[in-house]
Amino acid sequence: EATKKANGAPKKIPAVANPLAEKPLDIASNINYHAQYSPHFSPFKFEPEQAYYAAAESVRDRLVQQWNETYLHYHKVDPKQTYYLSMEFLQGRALTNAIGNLDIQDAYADALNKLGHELEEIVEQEKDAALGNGGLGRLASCFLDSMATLSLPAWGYGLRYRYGLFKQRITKAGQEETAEDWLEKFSPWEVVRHDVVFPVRFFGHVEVQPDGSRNWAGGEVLQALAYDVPIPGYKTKNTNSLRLWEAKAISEDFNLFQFNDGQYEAAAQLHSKAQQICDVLYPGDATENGKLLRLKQQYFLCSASLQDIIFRFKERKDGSLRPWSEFPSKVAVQLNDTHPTLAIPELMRILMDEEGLGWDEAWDVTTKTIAYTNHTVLPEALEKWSQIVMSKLLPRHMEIIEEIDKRFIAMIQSKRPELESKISGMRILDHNPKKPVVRMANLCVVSAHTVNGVAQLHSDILKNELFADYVSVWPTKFQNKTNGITPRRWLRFCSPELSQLITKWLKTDQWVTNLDLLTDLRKFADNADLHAEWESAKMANKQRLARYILRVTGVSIDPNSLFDIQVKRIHEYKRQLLNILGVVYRYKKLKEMSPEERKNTTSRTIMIGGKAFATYTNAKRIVKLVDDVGAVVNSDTEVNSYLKVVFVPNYNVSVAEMLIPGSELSQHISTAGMEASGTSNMKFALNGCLIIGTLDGANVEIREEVGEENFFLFGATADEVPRLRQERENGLFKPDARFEEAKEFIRSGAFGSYDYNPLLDSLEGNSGYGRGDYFLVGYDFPSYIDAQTKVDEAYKDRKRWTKMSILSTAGSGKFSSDRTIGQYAKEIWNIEQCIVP
Ligand code: HBZ
Repeated sequence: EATKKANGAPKKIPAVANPLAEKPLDIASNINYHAQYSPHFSPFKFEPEQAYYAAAESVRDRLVQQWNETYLHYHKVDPKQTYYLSMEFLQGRALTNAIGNLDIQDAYADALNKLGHELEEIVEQEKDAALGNGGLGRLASCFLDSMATLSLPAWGYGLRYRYGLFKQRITKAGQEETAEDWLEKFSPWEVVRHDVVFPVRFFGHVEVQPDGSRNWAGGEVLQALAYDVPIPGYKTKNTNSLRLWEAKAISEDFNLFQFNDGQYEAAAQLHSKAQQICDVLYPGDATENGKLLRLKQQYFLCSASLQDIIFRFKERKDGSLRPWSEFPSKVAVQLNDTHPTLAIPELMRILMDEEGLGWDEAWDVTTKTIAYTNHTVLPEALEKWSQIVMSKLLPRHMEIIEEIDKRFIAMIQSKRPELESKISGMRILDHNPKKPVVRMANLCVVSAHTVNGVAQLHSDILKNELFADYVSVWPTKFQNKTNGITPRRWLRFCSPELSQLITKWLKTDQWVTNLDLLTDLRKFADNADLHAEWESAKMANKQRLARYILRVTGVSIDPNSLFDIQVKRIHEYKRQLLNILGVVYRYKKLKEMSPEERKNTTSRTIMIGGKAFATYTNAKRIVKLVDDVGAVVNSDTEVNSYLKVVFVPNYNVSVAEMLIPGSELSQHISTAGMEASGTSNMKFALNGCLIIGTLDGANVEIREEVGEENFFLFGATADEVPRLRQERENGLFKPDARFEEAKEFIRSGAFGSYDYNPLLDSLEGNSGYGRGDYFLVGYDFPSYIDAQTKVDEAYKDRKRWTKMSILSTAGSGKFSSDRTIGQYAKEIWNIEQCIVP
């Protein structure tokens, strides 16, 4: 204690720069070196914040060493490499992950101790890098971790947004958004590469050369500047890069003449235009301006990344040129949804206009290089860009897209004349006279060599419905790659207690990189000693979570109650409304019971968290409803020892790392057929949490793996949904009395005076706000309540519950992103390991 935070000044340990220090004392002096010589803070302050930055910088130095070695090794071996293009990477915090992957956790904890700090407190200082919205962005980050861990030569490419996903505050008015300033001070995890800069053009016109070739000229030219983030693998030297582009104006374009004339804003116009591009993640696209900016972002990512990839392809050891036909044997480009689709016409443009290839040759290279992953079948989420906007911003790309469209139609007409009537739906351009658009998903399907969905059910829906017409044209193009999650972040590091006991019982820690080994836990599923250890590890996580909830919401929750969690973006198809209606029903029943009857119920704490898109009104109403229900229930002394309801504010990666290990039941209750996969379902199951869920997305496969007796199933199946919607529309739906009761209770004002009628009306017929309950909340409500009753019963039998929990973890091996990435590498990318010696 005497050494603890000696006035917040660095302890008297010498400051020595030694990035490879192994011993705690040497690591401490290296941390001290950064505290004293890195020019970010005054050297005499050493509060947790300064300790975090100094520790992070010392870890980064160590990463730089193996990062450089990785780069040189890939350059020497020259293997085929994968480039994962994504508008989003939801990295979260990096410190725990980095020291965990480097396997130097204990030494760092010791070193920080010597400096008067606790590692647990220091890691909390880090801001989440939230350069993503949800599942799609987090998947990209799990993939980067697996690619490095599998020693695969691979890169992530994205944008360096100044502001990531907004911060959410819950007030009396509901959700409020504020900017997430993750770079407010600086990020110790990025290295600017002033030597990696590429020009990116917007607007302008197409010039036709005397030889008939075409060339894009004029317009505005900006610069893309690279920032690299190291991606260490777990217990491998391979350290890959996440390359994030920042937009800059070219300095000569700063108009000194105007500036000296006092026209400061005009002078800096291009600078501020450049800055806008990377200002925020996914700016609202409700306005025409917002749309143009989003398209600019997408093109900026694609153009900079492809120039970089091509530069690397050309950069040969012996300086010789290699034929372009070899490009696909050196480069695999994966498009994370349609957001980076412009990589297709951009690669065509560079190959034809800058490298002089003919159409056929360029098309051959492009289609062999690019693969596309689809993450949604929701029609409103399928990107369509106005042809008018696209022609203005990217005139040459629009020409190329028109040509791809024309050739596609000609190919169908000559080779598959029987599909003539399908062409208007399959082609890329939609010439709807009101609003001609480019259909990005169609462009991807036509151009990519492989198209994949993200869970078996989703991939089946792609083949049988969304892309059915293409399947007969390209029967082998469509694949499934069931999503996965990294077991490092999502078990090994976020739940050290559970990890240690798994390692002890399996007598190996190999499960961290070979998650299938978890099946061996099945052998001990009835073992009383394992049960005791399992329960105490879960309890420790629940207590930690309870302390967190108290700190951020002021609500005190009982670690002996069943912890029931639903966390994900707020969306009507994800049906948080079904959850809260179930809660309302539970509350009403509890109120009606006698005190004696209540004692026989299972105490529950229901936690719901997630962000609503700022302009998504119904999603915001759901947030407000959850919070209002919580306020009433939690202060109702008659029942609040049996039920608590908490809206967990500002759900993000680091909050997930706290919630998931402490969960016992989690809800994945989307309308069947609508959630492409889901990935938090995998994280919960891996952490011994049981799932209540529909047969949707990866739930189907999780249930297969953990065993149907360990999964609380309810609800309509995907193939029943269209018929049920039709019946609903025809007035044939007869709502369950319990459903009506729950809605009526809210309408009666039991949870305050906010007007919930518009929200509840969306569950009614097709009038007024009524949308005919498109998401089938009413239809699934009774089976949901019945499944919840089964949960309550199962929880009363401690032994049974613990066994189910163990079997959940034991059955989660399939959902490692190492398995997913192994399949991408073999079945789509055709790349191999390239281990740094
Ligand atoms: O991708 C999600 C799916 O909803 C989820 O089921 C799946 O598990 C996950 C990974 O495959 N999709 C998203 O997260 N989508 C977005 O975040 C998104 C972002 C920008 C857009 C559209 C969608 O313009």
